[in-house]
Amino acid sequence: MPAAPTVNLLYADSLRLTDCRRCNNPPFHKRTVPMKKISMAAALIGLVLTACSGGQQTAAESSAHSSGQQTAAESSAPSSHTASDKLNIYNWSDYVDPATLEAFEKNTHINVRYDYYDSNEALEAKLLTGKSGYDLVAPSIANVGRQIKAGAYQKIDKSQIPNYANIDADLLAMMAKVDPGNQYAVPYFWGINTLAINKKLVQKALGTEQLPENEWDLVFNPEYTKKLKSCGISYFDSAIEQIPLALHYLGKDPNTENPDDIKAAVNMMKKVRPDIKRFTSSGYIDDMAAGNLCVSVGYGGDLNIAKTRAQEAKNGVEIEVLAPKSGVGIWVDSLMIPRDAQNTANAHKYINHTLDPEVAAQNGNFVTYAPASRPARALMDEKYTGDASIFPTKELMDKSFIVSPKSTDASRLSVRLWQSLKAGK
Ligand code: SPD
Repeated sequence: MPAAPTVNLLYADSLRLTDCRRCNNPPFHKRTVPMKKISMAAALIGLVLTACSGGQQTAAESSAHSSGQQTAAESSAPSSHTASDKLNIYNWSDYVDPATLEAFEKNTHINVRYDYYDSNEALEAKLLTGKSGYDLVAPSIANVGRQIKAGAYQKIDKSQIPNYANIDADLLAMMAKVDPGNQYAVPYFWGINTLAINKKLVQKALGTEQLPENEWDLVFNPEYTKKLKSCGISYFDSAIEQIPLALHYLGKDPNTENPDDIKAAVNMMKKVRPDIKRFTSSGYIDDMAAGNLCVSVGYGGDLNIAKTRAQEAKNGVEIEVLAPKSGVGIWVDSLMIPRDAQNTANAHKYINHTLDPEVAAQNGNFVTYAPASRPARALMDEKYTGDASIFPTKELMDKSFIVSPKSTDASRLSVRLWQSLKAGK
């Protein structure tokens, strides 16, 4: 067993010490390494083209997955452990259809413990102690490279994942920018950071049905926020999700490491801080569905879950998930095996399960995100595959940005400024 990584926690001073408390998934049982800023534009363009063209290229067809790379990954396969009937998963809240977990347990006789979080900061805090206690986690693309460099993960063994060939090759190309050779991270879902509105409450607060030309004005422009304050605006409870959106709104590089630009973005949000009711990265689902918020910045799929819950509750709340013309933040979440994982064979079985087209489609319909398993998309409900907040259009992607890795200095500055913003200082 390799030694546990010894890494200081980048986000230690901004952590929520407990995991997400408002999630609705049923419970089953010394220094961070700076990363160079990387360009992912080419990968983004590729993802758009296949996402929108209905192309069927998968990993198996991609030259990025030559037999040479496959062999290299397999030759450094994780150490095997005694066969066990356990699997410990730590994943985002609202990110799996519990029925697919039950089917996995039934078919494999593996008992799954499934815990969840709602921010990359919470995951990183647990992971980088080197004693996560989990066999599978799901960090976002912005965190993957830094965590790999910190020694937080085992390599995956692709020979144990026959469904690996189903993965969208463009997602793998995107992930290869932070995980060269796709040795550690197996894409799970991808999606956008966007915003949603309660149509009736927003119309009432603004006095018109007409939304601003730039929909982000609803949460960043005081002219709008002062009116919407009465019905409730929420931001992400996460600097790494919220600040890039503010930078993009200001016309700056969303992934900048320039301290002045980061300060400008936070200062802009300070002007509307009194109008922000909540900072939440998962609680907005229930609050939007219940009509307790009228505008939320959130993950596209989660906002669609709020919409579905309101529809199911028949409570008169009508939610529209927006796909702002000026662009959104894009991310990919990947399944990864922590360094201290004890049930790695089962982790591989579960990864393979998630890439099965039927399972991925079932999960996709439930969580309303775009699955990495490309053939799953044709099996998903068309009301989701045709929704730009779940499967972004080319026009939207062209205006959008990938939430990318930041240096330690930029991350620390962002976290410090974010804390003062939240505190209203
Ligand atoms: N409920 C699942 C939310 C998944 C969000 N992934 C977020 C990635 C953000 N960078």
